[in-house]
Parts: sequence; C-alpha cells; structure tokens
Amino acid sequence: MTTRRSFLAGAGLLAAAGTVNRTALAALPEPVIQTSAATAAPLTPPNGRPYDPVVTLNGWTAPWRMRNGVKEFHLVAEPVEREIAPGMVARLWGYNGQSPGPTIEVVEGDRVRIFVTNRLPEHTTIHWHGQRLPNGMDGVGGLNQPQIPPGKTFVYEFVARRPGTFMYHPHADEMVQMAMGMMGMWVTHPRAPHPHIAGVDRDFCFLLNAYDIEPGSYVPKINTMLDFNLWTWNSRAFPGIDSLNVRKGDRVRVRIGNLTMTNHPIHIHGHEFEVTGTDGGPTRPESRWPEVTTDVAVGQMRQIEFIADEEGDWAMHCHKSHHTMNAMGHDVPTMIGVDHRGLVEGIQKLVPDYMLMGERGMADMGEMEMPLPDNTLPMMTGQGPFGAIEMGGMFTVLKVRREQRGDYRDPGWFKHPKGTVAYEWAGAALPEPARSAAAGPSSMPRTEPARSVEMTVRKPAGHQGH
Ligand SMILES: [Cu+2]
Repeated sequence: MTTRRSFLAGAGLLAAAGTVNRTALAALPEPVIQTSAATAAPLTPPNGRPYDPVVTLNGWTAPWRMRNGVKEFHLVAEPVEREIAPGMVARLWGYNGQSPGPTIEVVEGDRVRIFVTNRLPEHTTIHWHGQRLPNGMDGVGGLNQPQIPPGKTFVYEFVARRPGTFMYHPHADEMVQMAMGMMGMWVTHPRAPHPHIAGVDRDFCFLLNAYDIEPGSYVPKINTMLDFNLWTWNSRAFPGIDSLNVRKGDRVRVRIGNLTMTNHPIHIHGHEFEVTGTDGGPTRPESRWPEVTTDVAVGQMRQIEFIADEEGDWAMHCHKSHHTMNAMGHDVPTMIGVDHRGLVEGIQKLVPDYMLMGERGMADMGEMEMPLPDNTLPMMTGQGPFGAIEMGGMFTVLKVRREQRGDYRDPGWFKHPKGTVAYEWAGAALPEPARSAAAGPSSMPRTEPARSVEMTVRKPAGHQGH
C-alpha cells in the first residue's frame, strides 16, 4: 500500500522540520486509499496518547495527521469495488476505497478534525453515531448542517469525550447510502485505566451489514427493506470473512455494530462471554451475566468479552440460519419428503437444465458444483478439514491455539487430539426404538376419537422405515 507509506513519510517530514511551510500545513491531509479486503495489521499509534489498537475484521484503521495537537483524518465518500468473497465483487459506495470505511481510532479527550470529501454523484453527510458532540457536528443533513454537495469537502471537529465503540454513516439520503455500503466504526480508547474497561489481549471490531444483489449483477437494490440476499460482516460473506485468531488464555474483546435493517443474534461456540459495553458506553460489572448468544438490534453496538480457554476451531455466527446463507436461497420450495421419482425426466424435456434439489434436505447443495451465474456466491459453501461446511453469510471461525503468539496469522485448521472427534458407531445394529411411555397426569385427555388421515410417507433409502 504505497499511498499509506507515502502518507506516513510525509507526516514524518512535517514533524521533523521546524521549517514547515504554511501552504503544506493549510493543505488537506492526503486521503489514504485501501484497495484490499484483507484484515490489516493493527495500526500502532505513531504519535499522540498511546493505546492498544483494535483489529478490524477484513478492514483497516485510518491513519491520521497530528496538527497542533489535533488528530486530522480525511474521509473520501466515493464509489468503491468491494470483494464480498472470492468470486464476487460488488459495486458499492464507501469511504477511501472500501466499504465499510476505515475504522477511526482515537483516545478519550482527543480533539479530532475530520475532512469529508464528497466524490459521490449526490450530496452526503456523516453522522457520528453515539458520540457526545456539539449539535452542529452531529451530521443530520438539513437539521444540523447543509448537505455536502458533490465535489465539496466539509470539516467536522469535536473532542472525543467518552470512551467506547461508535459507528459512522451518512444522514443524507440515508436509505440509499446505507444500502450501498456507506458506514464505518469508531473506537475511542480510554485515556487512563477505567474501572469498567478491562485490558485485553485481542480486540476485534466489525459491522453487520446486508445487501440485495441479484446473482449476475454488481449493484445492490436500494429499495429492499428486509429481503436481502447477502448477509455480511464488514461487507464480506463466508467464506470471505477472516477467522478470529487468538491464543489460548487470551482475554478477547469483540465489538459488533449493527447497521442492517434487522437484528442479529451473534453466537459463539465453546465459550461464554459477557456484554461489557454498548454504544452507550461500558456496562457496569454488576450488570453483566454470562451468554453464548447476544442479540444485536438495529442501530446497536454490543461489545463482548471472554477468556479463550478452549482450544479448537469454534464457529461464530448469526443464529438466524437464513443469515448464514448466501444468495439464491429465497425462491427454492421446500421439497423434503416429496417423491420426485419419474418427474425429473418429464420436466427436463421442457426445461433441459432442470435439477432435482432438496428432496432429502439441502445439504447436497454444499457439495454440489452447481453452474452459477457470473458474480454470485453459492448458497452454502466453504471447505473445512472434514468436508463442506455448508454455510455462507454471517459465519466465521474463532481459532484458539496454544501456540498463537502476538500476531493475528491464520494458524490453519485445528489438529484434534486423538479420540476427541465424534465418530461413526461401528458396533451392533441399531435396536428398535422404544416408545416413550411418559404422559404426565396433567395431559389433556382426548374427548373425540381421532379421525384417520390418509398420508404416505416415503423415507429415504438406507433408513429404517415404519
Ligand atoms: Cu443475522
């Protein structure tokens, strides 16, 4: 990323010389553009108050320029190309080359100046969700400020007054601009040890977002309110979402903001966590309780923390099962138990490409190499060490390893100790199932005799039918 290097070199020159020329100081900070959807290494603060940086999943942190004690950032609102997962690129709107935009990291008490240049075809603004700030900096177009016309740069300036995890997004033609991917995260680190904010070994953040992009096309349908077909974390869908790689025993924090149009119960396997903060700030320790799933409602941020003390590859996902699917899942009828025998050939005379799907459930689709239209993702995909993972959308893996050190590199798949993986029964044939005789004393007695309903059930071959 040469742009970032030249930015830092430029900042160094400015800082080193007492002979700074006035025009250079008066100039805008050079906007830094990101072209990759990979998770960037945490940005160690080069100046200002120290803090432990976050890692933005499949994202990055915006570098800044320090000018007379003010942290200056430059966000450029512009059309971007975002790889949703290998094999699919979306044409979105975002900031500085990507959607979401870069995470902004500052320290409580920092004075922050953000230059916002509008390179969109229509006006925009930025609202700083959750921040305490002067009313005229809150970014609601028409209410707090005039809209930023195309081609213009506006300046926002305020002190980051309280520590926490916040979000930023337009408050101008909001439905369109958020459906197009305009959003980002903001982390304000505490300036001194805080009684309700623990030090952690790993600190991740990401936004929940969603798109409706027809298979074969590139641009989201912006009028969709609920029926999205791509459920994403930081505009990435499984298997495009990077894993969260931590060391066994690490205290792990994950900050999750929701800028979709529905809620997402986020679930982590193998561990319990506590919600240690919301976009309203850190929660008091006496208000916390253990969870394995936390619902992140629309417009909310939930910060969760846990000790990663169980080694392995643990699924982490939205618990709405339709949100761990990619496109194409919507118009498929339920076919479980339907007898298709003899039907397929007849249909294929009319529709040569017709395929039989879903007679035994949908798991076949995880393995099937179906011909896809250009630029879309299979509904369920991803290969694990034991085969198809049959997931998509809002799914990734928390990788807990004894040998993981200070870096965030992917350690590969977990090597399970001998005798710790579920295995096939190789003993005697299955006995007849015993019917449960349990019927509690409070069960309602039937007053009318049951009428018989005629129904034929065909079980798939290989199972014992009755
Ligand atoms: Cu969800």
